[in-house]
Amino acid sequence: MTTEELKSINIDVENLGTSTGNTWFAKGDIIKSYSPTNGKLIASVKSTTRNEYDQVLAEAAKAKLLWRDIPSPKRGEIVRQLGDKLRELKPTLGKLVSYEMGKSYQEGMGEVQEMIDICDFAVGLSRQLYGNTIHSERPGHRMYDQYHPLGVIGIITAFNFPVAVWAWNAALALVCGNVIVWKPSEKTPICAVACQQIIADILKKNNLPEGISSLVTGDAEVGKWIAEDERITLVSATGSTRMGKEVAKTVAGRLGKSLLELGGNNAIIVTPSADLKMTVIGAVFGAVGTAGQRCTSTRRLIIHESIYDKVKNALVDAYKQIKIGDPLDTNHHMGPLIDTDAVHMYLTALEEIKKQGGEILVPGEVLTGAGYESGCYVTPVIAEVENHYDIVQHETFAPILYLIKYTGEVDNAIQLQNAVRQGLSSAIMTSNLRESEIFLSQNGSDCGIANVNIGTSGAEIGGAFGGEKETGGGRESGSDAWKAYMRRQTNTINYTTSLPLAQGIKFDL
Ligand code: UN1
Repeated sequence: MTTEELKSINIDVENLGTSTGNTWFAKGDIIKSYSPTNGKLIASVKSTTRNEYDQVLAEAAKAKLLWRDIPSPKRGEIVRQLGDKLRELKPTLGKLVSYEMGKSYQEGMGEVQEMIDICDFAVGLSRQLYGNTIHSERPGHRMYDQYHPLGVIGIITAFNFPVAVWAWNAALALVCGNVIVWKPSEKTPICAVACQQIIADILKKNNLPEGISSLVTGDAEVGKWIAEDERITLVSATGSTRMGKEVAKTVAGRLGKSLLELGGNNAIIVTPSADLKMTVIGAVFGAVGTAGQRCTSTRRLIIHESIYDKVKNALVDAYKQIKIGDPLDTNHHMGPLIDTDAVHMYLTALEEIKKQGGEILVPGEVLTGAGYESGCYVTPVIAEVENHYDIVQHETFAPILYLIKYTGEVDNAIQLQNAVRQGLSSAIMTSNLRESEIFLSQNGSDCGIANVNIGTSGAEIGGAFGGEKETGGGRESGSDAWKAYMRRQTNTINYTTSLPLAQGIKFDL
């Protein structure tokens, strides 16, 4: 993908980086974005200076006063236009996602579809920001609760979903009446510039203030400005648990709100009655999709001893079919890792697996030669391990699948699946109703997402997305996740001529 191709959809990325609406600032240091697919420079952006950051925040502060006064369904209309534009640009933006991030073209298109889906969801939601009516204990009183915008929302996103996670946050935050300031990963800034240009054009066409949607770029320092900034009411951060702990501490230190969507360590429990074909497809897509760099990627398979060898052999066979290469070539199942740092982490993990007593069943290697010049292509790995190994307890963002054996009842498998610090996604493969109900019960999976006969990744936008424990507790996307983007106000109205107190308290003068 070339800069010319981007220009053909009116996306001009060279040397941009910080923007409020269509106004671009470009004083900061250069960030070069190289494609992990071929190692070539895609374009450069300029990182945000502190001065530019403050200008962005000043515009956001002005824009929030106007935006929050626009009726919610009218704000929904702007998000509808965003969804329409994304429909039009889906193949090109999907290609850019694939080229800059390295996921397959199919998955790049899927990511843009996720943006479109959340826009549609948010448009409907813009007429459904419901509060409750409440029966007052006092006569002649009416009570209800209602939701108001929070103000300025900071959105910090990771490289692995360079456009969809922004859209989840942006679409909801906007219909809820907030203005947004986005700091994308410095590994995928071009995707971010593209999205900013799309939304900025829509704002301009509708004569809306630029500060409704802004972009700041740079490293963790810029993230820190957002976390510390009292002008930002909510910080929604997606990324590693290590990053999330820093953001949480800083935002809590000023009693701000945070919404955290952090690491996972997702398992599929494979029971004796599991459908083998479904299990293999679900596990392989979960483990090698996005080259194992989804927060929902399948990391562990907890397999009953009675079918262990059968599942293991089927997986080893399936891994032989996986074609690795340029993700824009649709014959390939798996593209590269994001960069050579990620390759280094993958190699370190493989060493650790061996050191800690694991057995590698499908070995890992860094691919070299024609088509693999970027040095970011690796082969997917299967290893036999025990759940308590330190390496298994950590999320390695790479295509490494751990096989773990369980014996006896499903409760033993659930115990293993819960015995990690993360709690994002989980799944069980079973035809046994009793097992699936136990898995979904309060004694079952402790994760934010628990699926039956589906893998761990590929959640739909309609459900609330996020997880427990070290995953951070936040919920984004569907269901009532929108409530995190608004402040709740309880209103009690007395339409009598006396002033009775609640709890029956008497106070007369
Ligand atoms: C992420 O990995 O940060 O459920 C998001 C999924 C996608 C979203 C993943 N819909 O795999």
